[in-house]
Amino acid sequence: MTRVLSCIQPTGDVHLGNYLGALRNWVIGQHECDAFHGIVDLHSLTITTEPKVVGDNTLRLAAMLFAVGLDPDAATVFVQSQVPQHAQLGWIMECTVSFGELSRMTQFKDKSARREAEFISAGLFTYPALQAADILLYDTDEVPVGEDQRQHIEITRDIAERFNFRFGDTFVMPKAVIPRAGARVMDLQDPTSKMSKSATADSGLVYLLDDPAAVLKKFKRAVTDSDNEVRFDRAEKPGISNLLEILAAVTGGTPETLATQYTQYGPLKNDAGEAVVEMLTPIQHRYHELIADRAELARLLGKGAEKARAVAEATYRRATEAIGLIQI
Ligand code: ATP
Ligand code: LTN
Repeated sequence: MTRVLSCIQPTGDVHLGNYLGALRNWVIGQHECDAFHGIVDLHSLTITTEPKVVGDNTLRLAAMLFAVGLDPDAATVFVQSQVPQHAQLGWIMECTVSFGELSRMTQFKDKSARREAEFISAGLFTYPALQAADILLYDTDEVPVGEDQRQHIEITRDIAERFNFRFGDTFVMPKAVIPRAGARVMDLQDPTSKMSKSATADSGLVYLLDDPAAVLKKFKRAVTDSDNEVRFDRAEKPGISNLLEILAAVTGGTPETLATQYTQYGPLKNDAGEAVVEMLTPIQHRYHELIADRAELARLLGKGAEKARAVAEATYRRATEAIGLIQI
């Protein structure tokens, strides 16, 4: 069965875009492939400066992943720092990638430029080496990623190839896949930009943990145009099209057919809001149960850590044996 790895950083709360565009597909995919889902807390240390924050975010994200339907008996859901081989193989990867290669990573250039007046950790620079370790440790066949991560998968392949050339065939060559088309959810206040946790205002973002009143209000205030015609047309009518796409993604219809059922904006906004509330209610219910039951959460994450460690340990051993580090 194809081994697929997706990783997510525990930064910020999960929003409707993350769910409709990614998490929901993970839930479906867990029965179709050998799915590994890592919460990559060590990656978020590149920008962490306060105690406890990463741990709290990690638990919240884990509870959310189980609440949306990831099943620890089907998929392997683990926390990166619970599997020590990530950091261990990460060092070996750093020694297998060059300074020049890391210097060409556009994500590092963008992120370090944005943090100009702030502390720029060396980890921000060596981040792709740790990401390569994440991927190669699990003999990953496929990594579903967005366009922004393509370069990191390419460098992982370069590192694997170099390692295999130097020390003998050790790592499986992973490939980037663009995930099955999920909905692309746009910001409700700025429907030409995607809904993103790095948006400046929260009013256009629907978080999975927003209460029903907040969700309905955000939909009611969604930015639309003034010509009062309900039609699916991303270019001319981005606001209305976004509402139709969300409603379609949640109820299972198509945006084009849904458009024919409305003559006014108000009822569309209302129906989209209510459909989202109805979808979120059971997720929130499970989330609140889990986040209040740390023992259960620990048990579920323990299961994932155990499965992840078994695979990671074997790969790490293969790598150190290939290099010829002593084994005792
Ligand atoms: P950032 O704004 O920091 O990039 P983000 O909110 O866009 O964060 P990521 O952590 O980059 O979220 O993405 C997690 C997953 O959610 C990815 O698979 C990404 O493709 C998906 N995703 C994020 N935003 C959307 C969106 N608006 N519509 C559909 N999918 C999305
Ligand atoms: N760099 C990725 C997160 C990430 C990742 C990975 C994704 C870390 N390790 C391994 C896929 C496979 C990001 O910033 N979204």
